Amino acid sequence: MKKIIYSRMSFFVIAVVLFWIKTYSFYKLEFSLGVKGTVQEFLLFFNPLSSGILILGLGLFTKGRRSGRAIIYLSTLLFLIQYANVVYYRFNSDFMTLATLTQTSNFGTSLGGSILDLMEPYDLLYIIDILFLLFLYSKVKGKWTTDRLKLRIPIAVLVTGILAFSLNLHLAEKDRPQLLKRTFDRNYLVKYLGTYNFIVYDAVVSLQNSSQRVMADSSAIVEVENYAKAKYAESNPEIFGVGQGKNIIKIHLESFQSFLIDFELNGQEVTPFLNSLVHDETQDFTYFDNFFHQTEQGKTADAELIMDTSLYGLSQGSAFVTKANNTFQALPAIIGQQQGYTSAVFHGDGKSFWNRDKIYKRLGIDQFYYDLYYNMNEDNVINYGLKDKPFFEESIPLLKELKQPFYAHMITLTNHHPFVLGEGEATLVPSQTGDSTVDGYFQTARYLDEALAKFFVDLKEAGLYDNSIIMIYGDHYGISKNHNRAMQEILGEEITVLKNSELQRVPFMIHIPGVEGQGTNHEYAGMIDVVPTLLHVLGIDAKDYLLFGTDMFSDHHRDFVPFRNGDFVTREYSYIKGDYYDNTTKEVIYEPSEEMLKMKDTVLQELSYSDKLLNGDLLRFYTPNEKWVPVNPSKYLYGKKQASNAEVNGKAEKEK
Ligand code: GP9
Ligand code: MN
Repeated sequence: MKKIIYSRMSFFVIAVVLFWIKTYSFYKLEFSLGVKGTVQEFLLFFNPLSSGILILGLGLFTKGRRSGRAIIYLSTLLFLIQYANVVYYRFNSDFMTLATLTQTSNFGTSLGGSILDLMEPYDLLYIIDILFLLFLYSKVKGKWTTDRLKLRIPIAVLVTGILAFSLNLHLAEKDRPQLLKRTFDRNYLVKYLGTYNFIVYDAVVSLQNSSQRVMADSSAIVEVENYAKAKYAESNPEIFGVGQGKNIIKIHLESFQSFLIDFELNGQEVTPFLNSLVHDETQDFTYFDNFFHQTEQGKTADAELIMDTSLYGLSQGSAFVTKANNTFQALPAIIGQQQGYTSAVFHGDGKSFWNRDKIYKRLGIDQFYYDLYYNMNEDNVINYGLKDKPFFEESIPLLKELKQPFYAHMITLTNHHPFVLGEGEATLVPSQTGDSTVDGYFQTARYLDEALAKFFVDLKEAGLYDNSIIMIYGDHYGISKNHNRAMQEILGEEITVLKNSELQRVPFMIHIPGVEGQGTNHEYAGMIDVVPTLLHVLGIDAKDYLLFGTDMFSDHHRDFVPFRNGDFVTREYSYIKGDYYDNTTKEVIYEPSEEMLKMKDTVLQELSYSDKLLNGDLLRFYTPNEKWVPVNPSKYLYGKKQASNAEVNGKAEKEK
């Protein structure tokens, strides 16, 4: 018995258990991960185990006493990595990534100058386990033989580690599908897989990216430039410059699909306020009813990227996360430089979600108001974050503070899967499909509509309405194909392949002060078209920039809308998963015309140029005009109102 207690394996097991307890303590005491539910709690507890076994297990390959020393060195190394993360987190409320470490100019500012200030005396407690291991080692090493363990032992240990990791990953993917592919938030990855696995994951993604970037050279931009410039559509002289000097308030309707506009659920209008913007001529809105979202796995982040850069998102993952070190020539930077616009994003969620705090600096966004700027008390928060009503209400004073003209992007949140509201907040008589997603969707859409109506009143009262362009859009679908049964019941029609594609319409509406609204505009358009449209509204010619969309008000607007998977829709027909459909008869076109076939290639070409541009970071080789100044991300700091970790921990727990 004694032999077992004093053995190398026991030493290893003790080291793993200590590492496990310590890592878990770090999670609980130092990071605010927003863990909710038993699965997440369990995974948070469980996830250090595999890293501990796999890394400390390497020590078992060495001979005799060396195993003990190797295990201690490895424990120390893991501790140092973790501790660096802790110190970084204390200042940034975010995890270190290779990208942040390699941006040396940023690193100083990220740590607020003084690392020592961020260390606490009680941190010494975090090395107790290592001291204990040293003590234990000095006691037991004499009892160890000098030879190597039989190879099958350390191998069995590593296999156990791999099994533990697989189980971890499996449970995580079950709870949060596409966790690794969609790359949405560092917080999530750490919560589910742990800090060490996150580091490995981050390193792989970063290496993949930098190799693609290194391979690209300046000549690659020529082809892309030729394509984008050939696509350019001249502005409509009646619209060019009509909005110059006006604020822009861009309102993001989360998960909002166009079918909700004018939709009646058992005789009740779901979104009476939005409907009034569409129909009441005195409101002077122009509503594009054939506007489509073009997002993929990056969802909201894709919508943001496409609508501020006129580039496509990636076919996998989110460019907001994986291309955060790229050079961009985005709308906020362009209008900031050329017309003195102050840009700001308002969003009641953590700043690291979709890597916003990093990528916004590359887009030239001056100010970012995230959850810490809002009152996140329990009543105000549901699901992902701040409810839309308090969100808009609390945004008004922030908006008033902004230097004008401003470009303010308000990102709502409540109308998000699983579409839930607080007690007494639902105002529609609910649908009864039995599918809670679908039934909830109408309620949260109505809540959003009510929030918006109030926001308009407040904007008018604050004197901001009359001098602001208001642009409203839906970011992507809310109801996926998985809910076709309930949706068919609600819509009273079969959801065919074509119908599903038609349901990818999201509203786009715009009001420009002093300009008569056009009512409903039937032009086929997509998110990619927004940047050139806005540039022209402000009186900036889009032709200098590398944009994949064209001005929606232009007579020469290209009215085909590519989707990220290569499908596309035009006024007359749709191309979906290899089949062409007639938009009017809804029938499959068995013999597509030459032109239709050519369009398929054009779309693929366009997507591949956009990918080339993002993967090769080609905009670093492109100068739009002599006025352009490359964006310097280190000039932007959003963390001014940094709360202490205790404050963050104390705020209402929010589920992601
Ligand atoms: C999170 C919110 C939702 O902050 O923007 O993102 P989504 O899940 O829609 O991509
Ligand atoms: Mn979204």
